[in-house]
Amino acid sequence: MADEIVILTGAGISAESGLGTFRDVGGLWSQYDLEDVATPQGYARDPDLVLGFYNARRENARMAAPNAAHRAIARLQREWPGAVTLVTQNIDDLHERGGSPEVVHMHGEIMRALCASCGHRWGWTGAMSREDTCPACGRGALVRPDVVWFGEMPYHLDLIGERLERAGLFVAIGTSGAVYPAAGFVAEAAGAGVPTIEINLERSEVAGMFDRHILGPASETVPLWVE
Ligand code: BJW
Repeated sequence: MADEIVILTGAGISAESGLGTFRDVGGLWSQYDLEDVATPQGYARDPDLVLGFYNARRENARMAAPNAAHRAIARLQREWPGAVTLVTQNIDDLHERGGSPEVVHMHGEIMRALCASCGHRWGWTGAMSREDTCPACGRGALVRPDVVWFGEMPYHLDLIGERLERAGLFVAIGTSGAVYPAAGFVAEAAGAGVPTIEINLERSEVAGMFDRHILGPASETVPLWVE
């Protein structure tokens, strides 16, 4: 095994748990305009639409169960303590519930709330409404899901950069490579001479950036790769 591995996961790893992806046929971005539901401007225009979108997805995530791919990554992390950095773009908690000891959520977490006024963050598992107030500053109308929308800065980029610099292998699982900065990680790794593997249902549009491809449903391919 390489000294250290960075694994980047995307919506494809949770697809077989029943959670929709974004850009596949029938995906979330074919049902919603991303400008309306995944930008700060969309939230300012119509908070009820955005809160409803995330309330439904929070409920779906709560009802979903981790699949064999989540569990296989957790096994790898436990077998090689400290050597596997798991970075996910997913806002669901299926990696945690699949047993992963450490998960870097670069696009935030749907089970958490963020106060847009004071920056306080806290756990949130139920529906969210415009009437909710922040427990830290007491303000209302500014409570939102703690997720990263377009135009906002993803979380933990310094930590991810450090782990990418140290990595001996970079693996992307179930992500289309359409959204930056995550889409740029493979180029960073390749530029440093680090081997790269794409594990996906099919070759993504950025497949040419990777050295190796493992194609098929994540619940089958990831456990096989881990073994
Ligand atoms: C399977 C499978 C199975 C299916 N098994 N596989 C150039 C450089 C840098 C930035 C930009 C740039 N150009 C534009 C930007 C800005 C923008 C961006 O990237 N835009 C693109 C559209 C080009 N990026 C941003 O705004 C980011 N912030 C930023 O750059 O900040 C910089 C900054 C600087 C200074 C000031 C301020 C800011 C933020 C991006 C936030 C993304 N947010 C979302 C929604 C929020 C969370 C949520 O609601 O869930 O995050 S968008 C959405 O896309 C979500 C995802 O995490 C993200 C990635 O999607 P993912 O996971 O790849 O899913 P899909 O559906 O695309 O792909 C699924 C894949 O799975 C497919 O390949 C399938 O084949 C596969 N699959 N079933 C295996 N069973």
